[in-house]
Amino acid sequence: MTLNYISAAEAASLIKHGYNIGLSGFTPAGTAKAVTAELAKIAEAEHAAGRPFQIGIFTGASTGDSCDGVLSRAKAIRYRAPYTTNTDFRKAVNNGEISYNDIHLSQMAQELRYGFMGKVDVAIIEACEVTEDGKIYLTAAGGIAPTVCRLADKIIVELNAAHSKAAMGLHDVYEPLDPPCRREIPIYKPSDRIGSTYIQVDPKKIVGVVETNWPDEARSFAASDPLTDQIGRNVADFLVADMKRGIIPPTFLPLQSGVGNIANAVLSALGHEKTIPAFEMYTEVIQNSVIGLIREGRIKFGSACSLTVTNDCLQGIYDDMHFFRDKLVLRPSEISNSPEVVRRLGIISINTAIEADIYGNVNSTHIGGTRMMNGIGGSGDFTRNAYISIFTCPSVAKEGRISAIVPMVSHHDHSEHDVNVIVTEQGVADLRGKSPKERAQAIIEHCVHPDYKNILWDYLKLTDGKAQTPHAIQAALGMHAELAKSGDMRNTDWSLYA
Ligand code: 0RQ
Repeated sequence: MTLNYISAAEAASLIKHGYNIGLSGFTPAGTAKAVTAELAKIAEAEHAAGRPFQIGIFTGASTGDSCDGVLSRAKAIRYRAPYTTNTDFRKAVNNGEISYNDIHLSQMAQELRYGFMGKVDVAIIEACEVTEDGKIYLTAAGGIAPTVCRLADKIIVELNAAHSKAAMGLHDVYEPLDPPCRREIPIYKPSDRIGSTYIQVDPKKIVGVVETNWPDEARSFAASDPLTDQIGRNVADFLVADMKRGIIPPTFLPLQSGVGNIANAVLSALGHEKTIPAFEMYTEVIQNSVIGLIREGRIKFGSACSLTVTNDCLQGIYDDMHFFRDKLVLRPSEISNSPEVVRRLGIISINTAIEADIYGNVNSTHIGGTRMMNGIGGSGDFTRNAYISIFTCPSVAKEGRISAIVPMVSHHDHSEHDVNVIVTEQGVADLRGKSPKERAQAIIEHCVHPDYKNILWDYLKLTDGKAQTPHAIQAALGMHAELAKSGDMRNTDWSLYA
């Protein structure tokens, strides 16, 4: 079948008000860009003409400005799932303009297949190659691309020359069957390949191929600083100690690590900790730091959903594909984040918290308990099923006006039953094997900033100290209430609750 080459504007005109679109990509890496950018122009024109124009968006994870940014500014998004990091999208969500369904990333593809979120009308897939017999070769991420290709009525391919054809072969495309026919996902080590290197679709569904040359909208992260370095050092020291006492096997275990400066600092500390042998990653995003450590031989293999790296780093991978070919694999998000595989492989998970409470419950998503930050991402997929689950965060935010450790989290993402270790620049609270009261002692002693230690010890004095999980319920959000009142949790006055 001959492929039909069309412009991005022509492709966007195929998407109607009320449609749901499914996108390739995971983080801005590998996300389709040109058609959604044109779609925002259509939405603006329709709104100017007094007609409604809004769509639903299904993605692997966050996207770049050419999707979540332009479309939320154009007020063109009715519904979206899952994770996002875009500032304008965040504002629209917290203004009540968008219906945002923040689910675990591993669940996105299957919830679409189960029909929980409605029909996928059009899939827009970024590719480095597409063939007339319907083989689509993805670029820098797996995401939910295989599922939306299968479910969508129509497929638009963005053939993006900014991604080298050297990306062909990077992917391992595999979609599990749904219950009651689901079998085990046969991955027994991070480097196992179980699928094909392309998505096979019915070529008749490809309604257009849009040629682009649009680099990934990679986010840059600030350089590490003494605080993130200290958190990284604390994580590395903790893991070395666990290895020395035989809790972690001498061959080490595969790591998952989140996105951002702390994750980069942790990886750098682990990479340079020579008592830890060269290790593997079974993770959702690979950042620049991982690529550097693969080049240095400190990381032996990286299995992920995306290459969330800067564009020069990505080009370096494509240029050196003969070196990286047997050291990297990209998977769909339901495989990279599969709870089954995470538990089987014994992953050490390391994610960032917004706040944690004295009993080990973690808030990853909401500021002040109500306002969405980004979303849960894959942190829950890994935390719940990890061999050791670690959360890191600075002990204070906003120049010390906010303590990251509070009596009770203002929103709940990861429960005390799943969180093994909390690490701040102050130290490490090892919660494994501890009761709630023992956990509170460890967290206040080791993780809390000196400005807040007495405030939290004094909070415990308000409780009866006996219950399984002692709380003074009226005061449990007292530090948050003080922040709302005076702008500084250090002013908390427990006598108001005595
Ligand atoms: O505010 O932006 O105004 O400066 O929150 O905090 O310290 O810059 O941290 O960028 O690493 O993000 C948890 C949000 C951390 C992220 C979170 C304020 C702080 C700052 C951001 P400013 P930092 P990071 C892999 C796994 C969930 C998803 C996940 C995240 C801003 O890591 O989204 O883990 N995680 N995915 O000042 C009020 C507090 C605060 C606070 C920090 N207690 N109260 N504001 N801030 N703590 C990725 C994927 O799933 C793809």
